[in-house]
Amino acid sequence: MRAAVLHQVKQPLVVEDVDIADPGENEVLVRIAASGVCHSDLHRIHGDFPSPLPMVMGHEGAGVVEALGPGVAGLEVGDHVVLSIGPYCGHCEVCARGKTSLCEVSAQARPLGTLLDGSVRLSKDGEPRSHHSFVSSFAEYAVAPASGAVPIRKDAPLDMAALVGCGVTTGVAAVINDAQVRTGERVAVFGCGGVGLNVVQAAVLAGAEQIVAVDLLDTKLELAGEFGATHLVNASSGDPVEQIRELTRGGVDHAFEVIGSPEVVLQAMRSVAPGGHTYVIGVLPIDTELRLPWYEVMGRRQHLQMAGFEGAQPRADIPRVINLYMAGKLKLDELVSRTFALDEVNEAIGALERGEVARSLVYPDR
Ligand code: PAD
Ligand code: ZN
Repeated sequence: MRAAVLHQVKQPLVVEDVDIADPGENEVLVRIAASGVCHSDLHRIHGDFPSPLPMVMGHEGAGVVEALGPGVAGLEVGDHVVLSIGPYCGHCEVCARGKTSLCEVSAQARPLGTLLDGSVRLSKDGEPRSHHSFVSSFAEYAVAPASGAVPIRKDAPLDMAALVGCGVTTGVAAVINDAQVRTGERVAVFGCGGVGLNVVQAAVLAGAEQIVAVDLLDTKLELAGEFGATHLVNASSGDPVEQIRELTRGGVDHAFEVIGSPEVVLQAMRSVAPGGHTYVIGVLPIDTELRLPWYEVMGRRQHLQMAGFEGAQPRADIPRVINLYMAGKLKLDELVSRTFALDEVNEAIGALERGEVARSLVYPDR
């Protein structure tokens, strides 16, 4: 099959023939319909955190189940599935405590680029190719753990469903599950890309009174307005913290960092009202050490926590997000600025790097 492979950091992906093995125990083979391009792909390409290379890239995909490995229950050939970046073993200590999204086996396998059993199904000329977050969707097919193949209704378009595999669910889960934003609260969203826009629209669903969108690009701010932000702040003109405090009468209840910048984490914390919360969704460079002005940001009983996909229960939340889209309550089509064929994947990556797109979709069958 054809797949887009990262051989070296800071180099273009190579679209090449890759061998894919049959699904193993509790695994499925999925024909990929489409794949979103997320900033977490860029972090790996830029080398912001180490990846086992060569790796088949892409981690936001959906498709159709083509074959079942031994032992798979609850899925059938022909099912439409969203591939989740958070599969789980169901047996480790953490799973046993009900926190399957933090599964230890999954957490150990992800940085190694393997599936849950510690081995890979991808190779070329007998040399292994690693999996990106159990998904590797810049490809015609993927073998994924069955616990990460979440069945969805068949009337939902599979390309839009792909977006729910990472970015959409991340933004929605951060607001609804992690922050539990309540009606009338004030929210700030730093970074209005493919994930941040979903934080904005989830805050609308939650009934936030004020939603302040912050970005460096007016094009992204315009989109944030269309997704329901009530105030738009361009961080390149003046201190966004002062503007947020003024707009929200003293600060927000919840600030979301959706960029991956240590400086912006501090801006987010400084824009929060006493007792408020800051959530870091952005992936910070792996060796980041945060310096907090202790009294200013923490002396007022503020909270700092990680948020994102791991706050989701994929088997419940992915179908829920799809239902909200199908009911017209969540925008997905509007997230997609451009579409590309698999051969054009490096153009898609360049467009995201240059800030030209909110999300783009890559179609392996074009
Ligand atoms: P994106 O590139 O689509 O959006 C980032 C946005 O931030 C862009 O609109 C930029 O213009 C804007 N921006 C950059 N610098 C600044 C700044 N200093 N001030 C204000 N705005 C700025 O990325 P994305 O939405 O795909 O991903 C955002 C982050 O979230 C990224 O770090 C990604 O790796 C992470 C992520 N985390 C999870 C998770 O589960 N935690 C899941 C998916 C993505
Ligand atoms: Zn992602």
